[in-house]
Amino acid sequence: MKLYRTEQGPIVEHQGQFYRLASADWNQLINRDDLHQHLGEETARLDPIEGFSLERAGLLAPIVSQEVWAAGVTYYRSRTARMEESQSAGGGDFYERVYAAQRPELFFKSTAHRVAGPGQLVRIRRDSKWNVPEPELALVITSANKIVGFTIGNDMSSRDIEGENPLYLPQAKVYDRSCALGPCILVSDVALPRSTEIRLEIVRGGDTVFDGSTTLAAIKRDFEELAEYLFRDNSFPDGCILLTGTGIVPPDSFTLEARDAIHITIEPIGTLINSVA
Ligand code: DO4
Ligand code: MG
Repeated sequence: MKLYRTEQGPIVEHQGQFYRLASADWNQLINRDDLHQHLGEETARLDPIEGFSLERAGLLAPIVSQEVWAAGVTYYRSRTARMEESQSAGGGDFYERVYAAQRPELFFKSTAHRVAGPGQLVRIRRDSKWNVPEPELALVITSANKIVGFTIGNDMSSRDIEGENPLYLPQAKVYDRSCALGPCILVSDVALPRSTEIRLEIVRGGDTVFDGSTTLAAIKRDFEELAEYLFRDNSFPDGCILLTGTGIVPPDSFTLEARDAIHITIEPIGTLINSVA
């Protein structure tokens, strides 16, 4: 079942039909531990909407009051890219250590007002010259620390800033429109298969300038364990969203440019598309 946040309120897609939920409160809805069962009951009770179009409904980012957090260096590819970019600053060793350590790297990524929804613009910060999107599976977690769904996240990153000094990580990661989420929440009681593919395509002036993919099998961490660390002595009254790290890093010669279109696909969630402002 897919749950969309739209200008018309929450919409559920189930077996090819769309349903408008009676409850319009997004925070309460996605904080339900029984979300999958609840949406099943609602769609059984409601009539499908005739002639519904997602485009006309006005898709919004699937977030209202939740914080977005992110896990880092969960894939070997991320470890290696970061060791290389921070080598001259003496930071290389940290990434090997955090990749191998029991405690994961978890960092604050975004508040809702900094998040771009489907089709909206993401940004490159003015004082950076080397920027990449990070395509990541995002977990939707309730205040009781239950993973109730999955969405797609883009953890936009300024590689020159984080490479200059690992202590600059918050500046490389957190700025207006540095995060994108959507297009929906895949609400599921079961884990996604390890064969699930994450694909990143970057299109410039009609040409694909980068195309890469990975699968969830390449991630080193267990999602429940990441969530357990995040919730240690940390409360999330409306639940939260946790990006699970990137396994796709374009070559060092690549940097994003204005008007690049970033396509991130994770089936069965869908494709999140954002252009760079
Ligand atoms: O440690 C820096 C950030 C890592 C990250 O965002 C990732 O691996 O996805
Ligand atoms: Mg990341």
